[in-house]
Amino acid sequence: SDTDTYHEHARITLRRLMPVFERQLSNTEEEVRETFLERVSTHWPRLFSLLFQLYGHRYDFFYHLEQLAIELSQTYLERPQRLKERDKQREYDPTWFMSNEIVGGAMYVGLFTENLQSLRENISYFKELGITYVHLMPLFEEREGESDGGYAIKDYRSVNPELGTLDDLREVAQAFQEQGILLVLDFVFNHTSDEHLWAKKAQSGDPEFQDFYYIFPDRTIPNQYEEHLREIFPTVRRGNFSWHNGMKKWVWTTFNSYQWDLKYANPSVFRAMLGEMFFLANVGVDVLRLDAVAFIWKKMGTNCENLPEAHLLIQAFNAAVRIATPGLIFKSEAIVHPRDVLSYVSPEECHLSYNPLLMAMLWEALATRKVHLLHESVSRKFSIPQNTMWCNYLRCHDDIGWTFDNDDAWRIGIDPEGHRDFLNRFYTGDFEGSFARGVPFQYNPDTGDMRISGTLASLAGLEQAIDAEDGLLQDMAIKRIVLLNSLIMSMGGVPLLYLGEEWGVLNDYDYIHDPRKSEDSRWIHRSTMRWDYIEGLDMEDSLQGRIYRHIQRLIHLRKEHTAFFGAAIDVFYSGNEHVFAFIRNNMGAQIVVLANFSEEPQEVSGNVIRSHAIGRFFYDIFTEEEISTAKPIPLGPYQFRWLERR
Ligand code: OTU
Repeated sequence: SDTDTYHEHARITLRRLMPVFERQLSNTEEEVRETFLERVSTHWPRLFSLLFQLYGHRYDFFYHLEQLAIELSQTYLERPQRLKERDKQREYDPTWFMSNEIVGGAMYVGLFTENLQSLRENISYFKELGITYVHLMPLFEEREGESDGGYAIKDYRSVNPELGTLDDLREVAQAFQEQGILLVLDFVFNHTSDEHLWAKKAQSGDPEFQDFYYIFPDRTIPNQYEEHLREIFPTVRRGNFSWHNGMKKWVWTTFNSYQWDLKYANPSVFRAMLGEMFFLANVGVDVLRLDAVAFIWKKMGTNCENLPEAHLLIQAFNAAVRIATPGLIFKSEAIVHPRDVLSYVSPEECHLSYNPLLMAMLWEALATRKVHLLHESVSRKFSIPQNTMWCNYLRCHDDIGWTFDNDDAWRIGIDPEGHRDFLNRFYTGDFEGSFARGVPFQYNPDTGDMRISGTLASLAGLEQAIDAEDGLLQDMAIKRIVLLNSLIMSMGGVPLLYLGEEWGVLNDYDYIHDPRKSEDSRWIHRSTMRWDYIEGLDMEDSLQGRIYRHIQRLIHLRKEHTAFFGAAIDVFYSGNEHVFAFIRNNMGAQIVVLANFSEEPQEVSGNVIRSHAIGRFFYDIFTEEEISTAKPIPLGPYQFRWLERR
């Protein structure tokens, strides 16, 4: 079989490469060497077999393996001692990232604070709120002019000078480690900016670097590819290729025209990007967010998304990490069909994944006040492999796309296209009775596709309620915000706040005055942290203070209850179409979650609870009420309950 062949080839190449590994490690202590060689012998067969499938046909395959052996050894040797120790701890506990004590927050360093140095002073803010996982949005040196919020990188090994230096970043990493906060950074590996050194060399005509990208002399091949491609940023430029005037050639650019897709069919690109990844790993990153995973492999005649080779490639990065920097894990950013989202999640590929389906379905339930589609989607698409985790979020720096499975919708009598249209209208306020203040993102006039920008609070009705100066509407909006947060705090997975949410940041319409941002409506939800609002927030009775205190409380309760460990949940039908219900079970601890998505009071029959959960007497850990299943369980407007067995 193929596996046997790969295994045999792997054994032989490893024997041939052993002298290379040994030479690299010749000056180290025996224990250090043994740890590494043991990892090599455990993970080499897998790494080899993945690379063999991708590059085994190349005349220079063995050369690349030999270089890889050197690079793995060097990375391990250069790895700081504190990170080596952490690697070992994590190898002993492969569930380390599944703890209910992990709660995430994402932010742009330059918008949240001033720079990386001042960020260290914000650690106390994270601690107070309860954040233990911090995703710093791209902070590397970016191209001049537009830079897609940092996703158009000029150099992966230097920090944007406005934010500080590499040493500042290392100090942040160390300070986080000392304070028990995980550091998460992006690995933007689908593309570099047109100002990256490799792209510059390609522009100057160097064939070696032209082979790092997809570059074509005319439209013949681009046209053939385009027959099957989606458009991701259609308002930026139609199609997927951009004309480069200097080279007089076409370049594959899935996103903005200045973001050049890397050509992983070339093994030099894999090795070069692995080098950049290892560099970040040794700075002290705990989790790398793999940006735009769906697009990293192209094949003529396909839509060039989620191809089997994309998985082989990420698994190869993963296997290399297990050898040289094993404390590091990946988070997949695949905002695609739910089936494809799942395909990236495994301990051999990405341990963590964004959960765009849950995100979209929570907003869907909030708009419809019904939980059918949420329930159907979660029942069918939530379960993931052992020792992997969702990242559950409500908003992030990107848009909301309605990526549910059409079949799940049809099954419960919902026309998916009509429903997406309704959701887009609802969330842009173009629907009778809508409370939302979102704006369109990437409207495609040909397909009618559209996504939504806006902050959590503005989408949940707070902006409208503030403008109406209506206290009751404001209360409702806050209830919606708390309800949504109660779900990401209790569903299986790591909850991920997009910071600013915790005090109800509203849309910021100023971006349209900045020519670097005006074409991209996502800037409406990328605003500056208002520290002046934050002072004393946990005491104040302002709208912000109320939101903050609720979210802080949810976080603290989550951390106290081991029932919230891991990703497994047990969804059940509450018998009430407005109430979403599930159970968390872990090591004898059990919490039943009920969530009312309507602004009317609802109830759930005690029998339904009794038939799914163990016990008759419960305690609502949020409201601190005793609840008996002898009577129907009442839920106020948008109320949720976290019921612990008594
Ligand atoms: C990612 O998102 C980033 O999150 C965006 O901020 C970047 O602009 C983009 O990549 C390019 O680096 O299109 O609207 O999964 O939906 O990867 C967001 C498919 C995006 C894409 C996703 C992409």
